[in-house]
Amino acid sequence: MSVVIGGGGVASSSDVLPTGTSMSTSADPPAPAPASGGLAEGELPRVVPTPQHMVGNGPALTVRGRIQLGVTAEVSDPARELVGSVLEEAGAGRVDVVDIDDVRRRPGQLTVIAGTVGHPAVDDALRAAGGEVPADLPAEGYALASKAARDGGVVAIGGADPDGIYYAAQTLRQLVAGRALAAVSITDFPLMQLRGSIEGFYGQPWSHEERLDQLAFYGDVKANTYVYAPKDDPYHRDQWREPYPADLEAQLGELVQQAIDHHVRFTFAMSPGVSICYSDPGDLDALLDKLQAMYDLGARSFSIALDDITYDEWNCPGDEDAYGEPSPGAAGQAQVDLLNVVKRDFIDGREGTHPMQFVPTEYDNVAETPYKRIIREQLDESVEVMWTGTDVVPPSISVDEAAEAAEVWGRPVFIWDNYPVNDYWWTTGRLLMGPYSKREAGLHTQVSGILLNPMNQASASKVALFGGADFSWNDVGYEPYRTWEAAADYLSGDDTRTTQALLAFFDLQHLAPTFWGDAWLPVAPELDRRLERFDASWAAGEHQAALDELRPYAELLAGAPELIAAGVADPIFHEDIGPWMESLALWSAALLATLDGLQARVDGDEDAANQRFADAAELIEAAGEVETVPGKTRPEGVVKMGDGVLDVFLTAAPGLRP
Ligand code: GDL
Repeated sequence: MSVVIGGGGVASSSDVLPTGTSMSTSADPPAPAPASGGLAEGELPRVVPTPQHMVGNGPALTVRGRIQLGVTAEVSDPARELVGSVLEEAGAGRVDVVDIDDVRRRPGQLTVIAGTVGHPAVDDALRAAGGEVPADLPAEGYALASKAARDGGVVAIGGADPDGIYYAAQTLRQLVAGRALAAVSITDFPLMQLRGSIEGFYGQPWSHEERLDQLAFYGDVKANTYVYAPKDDPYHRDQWREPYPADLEAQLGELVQQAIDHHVRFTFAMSPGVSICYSDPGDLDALLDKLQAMYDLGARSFSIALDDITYDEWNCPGDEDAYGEPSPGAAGQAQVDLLNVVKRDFIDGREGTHPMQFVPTEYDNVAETPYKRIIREQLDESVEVMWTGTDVVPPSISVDEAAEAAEVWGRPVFIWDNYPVNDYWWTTGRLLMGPYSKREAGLHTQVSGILLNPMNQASASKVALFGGADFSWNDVGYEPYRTWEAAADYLSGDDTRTTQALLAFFDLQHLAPTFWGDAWLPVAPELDRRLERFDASWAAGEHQAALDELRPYAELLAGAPELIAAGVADPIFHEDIGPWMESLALWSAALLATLDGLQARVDGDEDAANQRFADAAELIEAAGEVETVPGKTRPEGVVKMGDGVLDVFLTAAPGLRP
């Protein structure tokens, strides 16, 4: 039965969302400030990930009073709750959730419909809201249309599947501006099938709370995959045969559920390569038992990670008997035999499993080798093979390189992107908070997906993860700096001053080094530009103008720690950036002291100038003593802050370059 539009009957309420019930996750931004709210006439809201097609659909909708939300069975509880909370945030007094067939339009009231495309009531609602009914929507895709009307207006959500409906709800969340809901027509779907993160770094693994928070965040940015592969979890790698103790197993079960609640695939990875005896049936059993334990907890995605192991020696004499002298080709054969058995005996025989994933030992190049040939020719074609690009931490990833990788692995590759991971020497003292970039548009034609390997600092990684989620959803429409700003807005809950403070801080943590130390993202480009302008004006004799122009930015940096402390709701973020905020306070005070000193010199007060330069020197010395949190990141050391730009300027400033 289709929806009665304009029927006027009273809905039988099967589920009521009371006003004020918060259904947002801890990773949700706080409600945007209502202020005057709304979008300017004709202005489209910013939605991240960037939708494939979005057009305006007339004046914004007013949301108030009692609203019916008609749903089909495919609408997951989280999707229904999210739509409800969004409507409440937009001004609904009450949301009555009813079966889609029981919707009766009340004059003057907004009607909201959610379900799968193809259901007649959903399709009717999409048309009534001036939207499209897409013919062949890819998995996870959705159509969303919202239209104001004098008799109440309609919001229609049609997903390809439950994930698509949930993603439409995530888009709806971003259509709210103040007390209004933007009128739009959107058809959207991901260009890459697998999007998200792989907790695959060395050093202190994320805490349970950090993981719970991350999984909620992935839902917000339409990332569908989280791979659990922390190198320093002993049960993942060094003691992979041992089952998880009961308390840790219970936590893993909670993570699986949290992932399900946010439409994320919790992917359990095992890394047995450090000690496995491929020819020992006991080792195969140990592996399968552990995978089974995770299946019993609800996990449906699995990965075998054989990175960072040697293939120059076997772990047991039996492997030499079975596969001959150790060699890359022999290792490839032993691995492929194992993987195909796990795929056949475990993945295939269990309901609901997703294609198995594999991290090969040769993951960072596209060279044709005996190892890759065996895997290409013999590994079951359904297995996803991960690849980090043309290096462990490549300066960029191009479509051509990915095409070569696809060729050499015999399938589209699955990118393990070693950004923003900060577990290698060149990242000492750094957070990697630049925009996710240098990945070429069009990669979706050659890869099945991208997962980012994040930092030990989980919430600080959200800046990059936000970009990665956007890029992997729509690499063609991706704009790195636009999404970077959107990430700052996400963290600040759309508070403009906090966003500016965050971006100024991110600029000082913009540098990204390759594994060999080359900067593929430069240090502090914005500050560098401003200091260069200062130097040029000063050299031209325009001293006062130079000082006047730079001072507001120096003040922004000096005020940033306080603004960020007050304006970002995410407690994990604050914990992550603690030492960096301490360092920023000192460096920015040194910058201000230096500008004061230069000002005093312009004013002819050389004593005052020298005093402020001495203050700056002391502050710089103090900043040199701020260190990373012991035990948190693998390389520990002094916190860096726009190094090579800010320190260079400050040291040169008293005499200003000759
Ligand atoms: C690696 C490791 C990864 C580590 C990263 C950066 C892969 C497949 N493995 O080689 O665990 O975090 O380098 O140090 O990338």
